Amino acid sequence: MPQVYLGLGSNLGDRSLNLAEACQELGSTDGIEILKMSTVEETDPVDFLEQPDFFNQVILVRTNIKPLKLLKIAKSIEKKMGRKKTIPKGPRIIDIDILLYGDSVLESDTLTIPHPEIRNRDFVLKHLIEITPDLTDPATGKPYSEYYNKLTNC
Ligand code: PH2
Ligand code: MG
Ligand code: MG
Repeated sequence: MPQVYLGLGSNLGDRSLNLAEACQELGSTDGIEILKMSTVEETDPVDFLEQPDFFNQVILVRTNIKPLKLLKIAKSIEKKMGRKKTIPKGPRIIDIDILLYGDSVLESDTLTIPHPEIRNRDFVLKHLIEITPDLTDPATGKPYSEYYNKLTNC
């Protein structure tokens, strides 16, 4: 069964509680089993800078739910938790992103895997490596630790 890494982020309301609630919702969904959870880190906003700091976390789940269906489930949990459509990359109660789906490399209008921002975000790389130190990028075969070192040493 594919191992899937999900990125969680929150910068509105009780950020810690929001991450915990998202994990609870994901873990209680039929066909999703949470295997590992990274630590939670407070991070400065990236891309869209005029917004509150985030809490970010990565979790590893096992699921046989197909990627697009899983994306729908993630969106429905975001909606159920009260996420409103606002500015792109702007403040949100909860964001649930599919970072990696097994070894899949796919690109469609609605979903790109590996998530295009993984290599640009030190906190995502850090949390991926924390869970699985030797994890490699399925598109390039390179270890994420290499990307992390490159990003944090410059
Ligand atoms: N997500 C964004 C935009 N900026 N910054 C941080 N620190 N963490 C995020 O999860 C994040 C962000 C849009 O998805
Ligand atoms: Mg995101
Ligand atoms: Mg998202």
